[in-house]
Amino acid sequence: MTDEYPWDIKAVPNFASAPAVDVEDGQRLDARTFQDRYVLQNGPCLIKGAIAQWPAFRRWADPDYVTSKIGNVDVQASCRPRMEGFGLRTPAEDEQASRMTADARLPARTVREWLPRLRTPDADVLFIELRPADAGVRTMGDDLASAGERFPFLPHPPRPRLFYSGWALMFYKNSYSDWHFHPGAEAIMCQVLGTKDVLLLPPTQESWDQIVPIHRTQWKVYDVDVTQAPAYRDIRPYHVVVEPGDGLFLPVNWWHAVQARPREFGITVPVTWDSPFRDLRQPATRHFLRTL
Ligand SMILES: O=C(O)CCC(=O)C(=O)O
Repeated sequence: MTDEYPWDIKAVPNFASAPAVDVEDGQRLDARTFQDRYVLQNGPCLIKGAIAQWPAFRRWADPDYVTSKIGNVDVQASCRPRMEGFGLRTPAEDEQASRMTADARLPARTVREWLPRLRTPDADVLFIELRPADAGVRTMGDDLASAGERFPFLPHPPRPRLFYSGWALMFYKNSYSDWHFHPGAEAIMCQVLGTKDVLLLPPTQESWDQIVPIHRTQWKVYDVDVTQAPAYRDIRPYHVVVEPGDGLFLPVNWWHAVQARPREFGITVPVTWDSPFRDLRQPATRHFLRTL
């Protein structure tokens, strides 16, 4: 891990004693167990080898293959941590945060041009996100299933109806996604290439009180001024290492922060679907229902 960046997750309080989440074997986990033990209990798990059968897992390490599929797609890359926490601030502040996020984007280039830069093991921060609706990207989805099934334990995740696109492609180097949760959606963060460290916090009132005031006053939840946010000292996140081939189940409303291993090119595919789970005791659920 790195200490070159101000968002190094090793600096998060209590990182050294962070507990682990449940671990399942992606080829053995069955649909019923996944649903009953994790989705309906709103609990995370690391699924080893969840995407081991995807053609993407075999093919996308080859830049020539990726270039042959989406080399001509134009996309902007972000060169700073992803600004998160939208909807937690005032509308005017969110608009300013959106502008700052847009300003942190580099001019558009083709994927063919980005790939050599992404694969160069230097300290630049690069993050590219492509969605199936982006021109020329949808065919990459053919590589995200095996025998017509997305996962053995979740063959056909229902298409999300609200804000999410079902799947996306993230190409990155030295990236960091700040603390956020997915309102109304379940997600499996799949590592096609590269390893990521993920911190997780449950969707309790305590987590809300520890994180949300920092989003509101400091706008980012790294390099935190703890004199202004003393509750942050008490956060006790889970720590998960997600390796190539793994999927991390991120249940609705669970806070997470995601850091790439330094100087490593990676590809992440988040798979999302509408959550069947609503718990009004969770502040994130109440927040989500208010913003609908
Ligand atoms: O990998 C990242 O940086 C962001 C991934 C993420 O937060 C997600 O899949 O929900």
